[in-house]
Amino acid sequence: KNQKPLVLWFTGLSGSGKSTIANEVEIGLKRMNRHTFLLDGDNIRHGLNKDLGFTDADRVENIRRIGEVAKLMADAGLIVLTAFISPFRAERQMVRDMLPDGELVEIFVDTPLEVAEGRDVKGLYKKAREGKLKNFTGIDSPYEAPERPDIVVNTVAMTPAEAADYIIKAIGQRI
Ligand code: GGZ
Repeated sequence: KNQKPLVLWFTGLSGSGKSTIANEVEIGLKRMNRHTFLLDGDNIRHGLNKDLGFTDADRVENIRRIGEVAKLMADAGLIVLTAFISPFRAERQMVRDMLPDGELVEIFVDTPLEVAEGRDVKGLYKKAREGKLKNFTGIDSPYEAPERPDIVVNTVAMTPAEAADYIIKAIGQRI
C-alpha cells in the first residue's frame, strides 16, 4: 500500500522532549517501511534558517519557511516530522492552512515549564533566568499552548518511547 503524505508537527517548550520523541516516532515509522524526514534545529536552524534568531519576527519567519519545506517534502510523498517550539498559534494555523486538509497533525508535547526548566539539559533556562539569554520561550517570550491539538503527549507520565508508541497508534489509520 502506498503511504499517505503527512506532516507530524511537534510543538512544545525548549526541553519538552520534542526532538527525542520525534526521533523515536521516526524510528518506528521506518520500521513500518515508511519514508520519513525529520526537520529540526540541527538541519534547519544551522542551514536554511541560519540568518534567523529568536525575536518574534524571526520565529514567525522560521516557522513559515519550515512549513514551506514540509509542504514540498509532503508533496514528494514523505511523512515529515518537525520539532520546533513553534510558540505562536497563528503560525501553526498558517502551516495547517498551507497544507491539504488533514495532512497536518499537530502534536503538543505538554511538558510544564517547571519540568522542562528542571531538566535544563543545555543550561539555557539558567542563562535566561540570569538575564544572559534574552527572549527565551517560557521566561521572557511567550508560548501559546495549542487549544485543539490533534495529539497531546504528557511527558511527565510517559517515557519518550511510550509517547512515540502512543503517537504511532494515534496516527495509525492515517498512514
Ligand atoms: C527558545 C532558544 C532560544 C530562545 C536558543 N528561546 O532546547 P533547544 O535549545 O535545543 O531548543 C531551543 C531551540 C529553539 O529553536 P526553534 O527553532 O525550535 O524555536 S522557534 O520555533 O520558536 O523558532 C533552544 C535554542 O533553540 N534556543 N535561544 N531565546 N529557544
